[in-house]
Amino acid sequence: MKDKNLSDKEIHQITRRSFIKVAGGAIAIGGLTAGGWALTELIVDEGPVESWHKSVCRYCGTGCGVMLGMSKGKKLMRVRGDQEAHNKGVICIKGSTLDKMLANEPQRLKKPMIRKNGTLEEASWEEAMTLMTEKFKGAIAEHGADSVAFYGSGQLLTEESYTANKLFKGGFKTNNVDGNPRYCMASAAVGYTQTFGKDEPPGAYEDIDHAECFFLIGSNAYECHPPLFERMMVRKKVNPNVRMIVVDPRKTKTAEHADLHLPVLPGTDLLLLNAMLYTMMKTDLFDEEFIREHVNFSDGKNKVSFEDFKKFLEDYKPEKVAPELGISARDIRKAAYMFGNAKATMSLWTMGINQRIQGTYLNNTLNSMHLVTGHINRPGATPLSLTGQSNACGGVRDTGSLSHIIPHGRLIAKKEHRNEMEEIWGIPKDSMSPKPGYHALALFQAMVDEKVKCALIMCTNPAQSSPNVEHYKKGMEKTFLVVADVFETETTKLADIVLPAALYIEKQGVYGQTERRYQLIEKLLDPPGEAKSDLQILVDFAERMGYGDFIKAKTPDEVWEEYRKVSSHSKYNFEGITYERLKKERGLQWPCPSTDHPGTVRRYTKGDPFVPEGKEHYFYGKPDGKAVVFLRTYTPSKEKVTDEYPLYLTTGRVISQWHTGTMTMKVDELMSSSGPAQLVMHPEDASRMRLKEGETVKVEARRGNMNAVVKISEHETPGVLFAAFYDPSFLINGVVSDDHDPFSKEPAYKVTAVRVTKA
Ligand SMILES: Nc1nc2c(c(=O)[nH]1)N[C@H]1C(S)=C(S)[C@@H](COP(=O)(O)OP(=O)(O)OC[C@H]3O[C@@H](n4cnc5c(=O)[nH]c(N)nc54)[C@H](O)[C@@H]3O)O[C@H]1N2
Ligand SMILES: Nc1nc2c(c(=O)[nH]1)N[C@H]1C(S)=C(S)[C@@H](COP(=O)(O)OP(=O)(O)OC[C@H]3O[C@@H](n4cnc5c(=O)[nH]c(N)nc54)[C@H](O)[C@@H]3O)O[C@H]1N2
Ligand code: SF4
Ligand SMILES: [Mo]
Repeated sequence: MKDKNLSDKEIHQITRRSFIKVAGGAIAIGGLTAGGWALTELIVDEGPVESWHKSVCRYCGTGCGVMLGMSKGKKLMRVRGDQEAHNKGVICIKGSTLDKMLANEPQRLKKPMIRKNGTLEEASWEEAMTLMTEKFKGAIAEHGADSVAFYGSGQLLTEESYTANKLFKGGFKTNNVDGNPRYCMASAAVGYTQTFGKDEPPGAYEDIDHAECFFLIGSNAYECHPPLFERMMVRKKVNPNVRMIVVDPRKTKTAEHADLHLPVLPGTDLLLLNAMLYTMMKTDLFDEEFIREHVNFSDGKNKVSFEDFKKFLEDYKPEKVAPELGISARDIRKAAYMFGNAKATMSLWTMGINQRIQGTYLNNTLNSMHLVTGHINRPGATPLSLTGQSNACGGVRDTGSLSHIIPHGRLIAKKEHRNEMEEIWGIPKDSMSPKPGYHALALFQAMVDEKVKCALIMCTNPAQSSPNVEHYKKGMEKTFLVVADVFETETTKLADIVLPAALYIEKQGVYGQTERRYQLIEKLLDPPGEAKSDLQILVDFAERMGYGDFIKAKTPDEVWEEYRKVSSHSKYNFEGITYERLKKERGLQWPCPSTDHPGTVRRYTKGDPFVPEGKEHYFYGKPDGKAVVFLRTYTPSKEKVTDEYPLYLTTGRVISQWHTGTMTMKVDELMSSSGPAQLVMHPEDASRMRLKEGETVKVEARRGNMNAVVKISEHETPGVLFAAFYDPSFLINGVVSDDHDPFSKEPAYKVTAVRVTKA
C-alpha cells in the first residue's frame, strides 16, 4: 500500500487524537490528571512569560526540543514542545514539568559540605577544594595514579565529560574514568563497534517516517521514549500496512500497541534472533548481493564463510528453541517474515537487551539481521539503538569517557590510538597509561578492596542505581568520596565532600543524542546559593592539582572550540558544528566536517562525507569497508529460575519517574502519576501465593533480601515480577544481580531469580 499523502496539519491532528487515546491509558495506571503524555497546555502554569528560548529537555536520550518561557524576574514559567525540533512539538510529562523540577530550589544543595566527626557540615568552597586536592595528591603520591578515579554520567554536558576525561587520562595518567553509561549503553556501543568498526547508529529518527516494519526488542518506548513511540504510531496511521513487533516478557503499554507481541522469557532473546535468522535463511529472505559486497562473517576469532554461518544457524530451528523461549514456533516464523519481507525494517531497542549477560551478542546479532537482509542504509531500514540518557552518546561515548576508550572511537589498549591523542593533547609520546581503567562494577569492587582511595562522582547516584548495591556501598563507604550533585541522594549520604552543582539551564553546553544529533543548552538562570557548574568545579580542581596549563579551555565556549577541533582528526568529524550554528539550528548530526555542511542523516552510505565517491555503501570503520556478521551462540542466564528461586524479577522504568527519583519524585504531578514503587505481579502469581494488593512480602535473591509492597497488574506476565528503581525507600537494587556481559561489562539488571514469601 502506498503512503497516504497527508498534510502537516492532518498529521498533527492524528498526533492529537492518539495523545488522547494514550493519555486515557495513563490515567488508568496512575491516576494522573492530564495523562502520561503531555498535552502541555493543560498541565503547565500560565505565567507572565517575557521571552521564549529554545532548549533541549534535560532528561532522556530522545533529546526533545523544548521552548522555555522565562519571566522578567528570570524564572522559568512555562515549558512547551518545540515545533521546529525533530520531536515536532511533542514532549512527555517529564519534559513538560521541567519548570516544576527547577522550582524545587528550597531542597537544592547550596553550599559545599565536609564530613567532620561522621556528619556532613557546611564549609566554604576554599575549604572543600583544598581538602579534595590534598586527598587526591596524597593518594597519587602514596599509591600511584590508579588509586584515584572519576565516575561520571551521561547527563553531564559534553564539555564537562570531555574535561574530566582529559584531566584524569591525559593529566593524572589514570584510565579510571567510567560512568553510568556503563550501566546503560555499553552493550550497544560495543555491539556497534564490533559490527561496523565504529560506535553510534548508522540511521536516524527520520527513518521512523519511512519504515514498514518496526522491530522493538527490550524497549518500552511508550514510557521511556514517548515522542518516538508517538512518531511510530503516526507512521502506522499514515500507512496502515506498517507493522510493529514487540519482544518483551511483559505486556507493557508498548506491547499493547503491537501487531505481534512476543512475550519471551527473560534472558532468552538470543534464541529468538538466531531462530529468526534461521527462518530467513530457509525462506530466501537473505539479500545475497548485499552480503557478497558488504559483509564478512566471523566466529569472534577468525573469519568464516557464509556457508559456516548457515551451518551455525541449523541449531536454532524454531521448533527446537520455542519451548525455552516460551513462545510458539509459529510466532517466531511470523516475526521473521514480517522483518524480512517488509520494504524497510527498523529495529529499536534499549535495556531489555543491553542489560544482559549476552548484551553484546544480542546487539551484534540484531545488527546482523539488518546486514544479511539488506535492511540497512536506506530510508526506514536501520538498526537504531535508542539512547537512555540525554548525553550518553555525545558526552560519554563520543568523548571516550569510559575506562577502555579515548575520544572518537579510539581504544586505550591501542598504542597508535594513544599516541594520536597524546599528540592532539600536546603531551609526551607514550605518556598515557596503556592499561584500561576500572569499568563501573570493577571500580566499586576496587573500592571494596581498598585499591581505589579517592574518587570524584558527578551527576549520578550509584549508591541507588548500582546492582547488588549493598555490597558496593561498603566500598563507597571506605573510599574518600567527593560527590557533586544538585540534591541530597543515597550517594551524597556516603560522601566525605559534597559539592553543590548547577542544574540544567543554570549552565551552558552541548547534549548529543541517539541519532548523532548535537544540540545546545544555553544558560538562562543563575544557580542557587553557591552552586557551581560541574565544569567550573573541574577547572578549579585541575588548577589546584597543577594542571591549569593542560586544562587550558576553562569556559564552555573554549572547551567546545577545542573539542570540535579534536574531532577533525577522526571519522566523527564535527568541526562544522559551532556554538554559533547551534544557537540558531535545532541541532546538527555528525559527521559535519565544515561550517557549510548540513550534517549527516545516514552514515556509511551516499551522503556521508566519508563514503568514497561512486560507492553506494561503505563501512569505513573496517579496513576493507565490510561490516561483520558474528556467529553468536546462546548461553542461558545464571539467573535462570529454579525450585529454590522460582520467579523472574525484572527491573526498569515508569513514564513519570526518572531513574533514582531525585528530580522527579519532588514534582507532585509526577508523584501522583507513579505513586511509590512497588513489586508488581500478575494476578495469577498473587492468587497462587495468596497475596493481596498492598500486602508486604519478603523478596529473596541469591545475594540479599528485602521487603516490598505488592501491586497486582494484568500487564505483568505470570512468573515475571517487575520493580522500578526510582524509589530510595524501596531499594530494589539490593537484590538485583550484578552478573555482567564479559565484553561490555554492562550489568544484567533485567534478569534476577527470586523467591517471594509473606513477610
Ligand atoms: N520515563 C522514563 N524514561 C526514561 C528513563 C527513565 O528513567 N524514565 N530513563 C532513560 C534511560 S537512561 C534509559 S536506559 C531508557 C530505558 O528504556 P527501556 O529500556 O525502554 O526501559 P526499561 O524499563 O529499563 O526496560 C525496557 C523493557 O525491557 C523489558 N525486558 C526485561 N527483560 C527482558 C528480556 O529478557 N528480553 C526482552 N526483550 N525484554 C526484557 C522490560 O519488561 C521492560 O519493559 O529510558 C530512558 N527514558
Ligand atoms: N534496577 C535497575 N537499576 C538500574 C537500571 C535498571 O534498569 N534497573 N538502569 C541503569 C541505567 S540504564 C542507568 S542510565 C542508571 C542511572 O543511574 P544514575 O545515574 O545513578 O541515576 P540518576 O537519578 O539519573 O542520577 C543522576 C544524579 O545527578 C543529579 N544531577 C542532575 N543534574 C545534575 C548536574 O547538572 N550536575 C550534577 N553534578 N548532578 C546533577 C541528580 O540529582 C541525580 O542524583 O541506572 C541504572 N540502574
Ligand atoms: S521524551 Fe525524554 S527528552 Fe522528550 S520530553 Fe520526555 S523526558 Fe524529555
Ligand atoms: Mo540508561
